[in-house]
Amino acid sequence: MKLKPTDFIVILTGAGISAESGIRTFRAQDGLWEEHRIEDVATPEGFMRNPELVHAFYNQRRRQLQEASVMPNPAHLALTRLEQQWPGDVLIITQNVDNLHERAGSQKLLHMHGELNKIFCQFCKTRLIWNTDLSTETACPHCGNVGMLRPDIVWFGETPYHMDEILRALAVCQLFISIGTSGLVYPAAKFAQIASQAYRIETNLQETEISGSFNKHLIGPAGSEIPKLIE
Ligand code: BJW
Repeated sequence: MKLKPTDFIVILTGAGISAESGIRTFRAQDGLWEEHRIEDVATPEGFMRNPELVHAFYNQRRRQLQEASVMPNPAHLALTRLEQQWPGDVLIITQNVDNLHERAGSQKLLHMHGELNKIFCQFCKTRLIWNTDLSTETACPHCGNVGMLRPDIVWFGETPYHMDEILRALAVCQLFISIGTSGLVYPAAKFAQIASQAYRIETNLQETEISGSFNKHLIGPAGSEIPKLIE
């Protein structure tokens, strides 16, 4: 692979990039879905059935994100250096709802599955930064309605955010790097195929369902593989 300094680099990140920061992935043996049924906590239907359970799930994850030990790791930091030093454009598309890319200093970043530190009022459609616990009793600070707030998270069956911008970037980039995602959730699982004109690198601890869509594989923890790749 020979890159020109003007080349456009698109990076897709998944839960694996934050694993070394102490945030659990979804589908590992000790992953989040081992303790929670996806249908209960990550679908609009689950939220309608039992909003308090869903709020409790996201309150706990919001609190975890604030723990002092949870910090950006060398993979997040290497991507920030890449963005600062690469003469062409660099875009990070993250499936993660944590804030470790922004805490590492990334600027061009799209959260396609929402953000833990944001909530959304289903009545007045206002989006708000939120760092404390949320419940069905919480009134919307904007319109005052009670019971209308929800986590600003894209659940199964909902449309991921920024799709127009993402599809445009995938269609024209020269290098596509996927880091720490199982390739089991769509539409992100199709991004490597969409970026078929680009050189495509996958980094993961193991081969994935979508490994066949990549030109090169870096097998190992993102915290070591990504700094090596970037330097
Ligand atoms: C390491 C590592 C280390 C570990 N270093 N690596 C049938 C066929 C096709 C599609 C569908 C279908 N039925 C339904 C669908 C669509 C559905 C879907 O994909 N379902 C599948 C289960 C089949 N998708 C949707 O509904 C999406 N919406 C949609 O498609 O709308 C239509 C539309 C599309 C396009 C344009 C317009 C409209 C929405 C999906 C929303 C996903 N939401 C979640 C939950 C968020 C809430 C929360 O966080 O609680 O997002 S699901 C969960 O999975 C989360 C993640 O972002 C996402 C991906 O997970 P990820 O990141 O890959 O994590 P893991 O745990 O799976 O993998 C971690 C990987 O890291 C592993 O491979 C490890 O090996 C590796 N790793 N340590 C490097 N140190």
